[in-house]
Amino acid sequence: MKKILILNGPNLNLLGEREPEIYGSTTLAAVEASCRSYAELLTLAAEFRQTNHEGEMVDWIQAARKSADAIVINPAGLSFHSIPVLDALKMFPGPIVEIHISNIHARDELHRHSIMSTVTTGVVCGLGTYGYIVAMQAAARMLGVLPEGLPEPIRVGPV
Ligand code: CA2
Repeated sequence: MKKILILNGPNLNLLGEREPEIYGSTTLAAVEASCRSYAELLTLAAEFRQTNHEGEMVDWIQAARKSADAIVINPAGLSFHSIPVLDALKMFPGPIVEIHISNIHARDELHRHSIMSTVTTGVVCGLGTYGYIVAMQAAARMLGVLPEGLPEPIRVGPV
């Protein structure tokens, strides 16, 4: 069974508690529960983690080279400055889908330019916490493991 590692950066443990006008009112626990259910539906193994520490994020990404097939990552505030996280992502051989709950392109200058996007396979942003589900689906498709039973427009898309 293929495995997706879903990683979350600093302060996302407070999701749903602060700034609901930007990030919504869904908690990270609810996001995790939804991702777990979706992984079951896709017959994928999934691991969901959050850290406030850059070094821990680097350790997890390094370890993922041996333990995961794809990464879905919301680097949060690390997106805009962390060369160590960028370098670790660069070394991961599989698909990496970057996700931001808010539309970072429509935000202030400080929150607009994710340096991670220079090495991630693709980026989902501005879709709220539903973006995690979209990111998982894209990762599963890139791994070639979307279930046969799914309708063709979802499983294959345009050809
Ligand atoms: O939209 C996203 O998912 C972000 O990655 C969230 C980051 C922000 O720095 C990025 O520009 C976009 C901030 C995460 C901070 O976590 C909070 C959680 C709840 C309330 C306030 C902040």
